[in-house]
Amino acid sequence: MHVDTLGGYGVDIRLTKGATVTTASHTAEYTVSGMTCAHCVASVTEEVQELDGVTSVEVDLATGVLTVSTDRSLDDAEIAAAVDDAGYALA
Ligand SMILES: [Cu+2]
Repeated sequence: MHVDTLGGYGVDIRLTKGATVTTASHTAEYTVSGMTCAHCVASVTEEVQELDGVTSVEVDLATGVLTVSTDRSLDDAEIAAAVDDAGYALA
């Protein structure tokens, strides 16, 4: 086995223990139309949860209210796209 040493290329990994990561929490409410049962709620929840940065998803079947908490500011269009993927639309 031959190993080439790459002069000048160093890998510098720094792990900072105890660093405080401050993430702002954002919560937004939307209204989803067309949901009729618990399966619909599950579909919407699943799709929205897959979005990057989403920390919690709540869906109220009776009112269609979708409450999304994220650790970054999320574009409404991303929520709309996820709801659309589930087969529903934002009201
Ligand atoms: Cu359903």
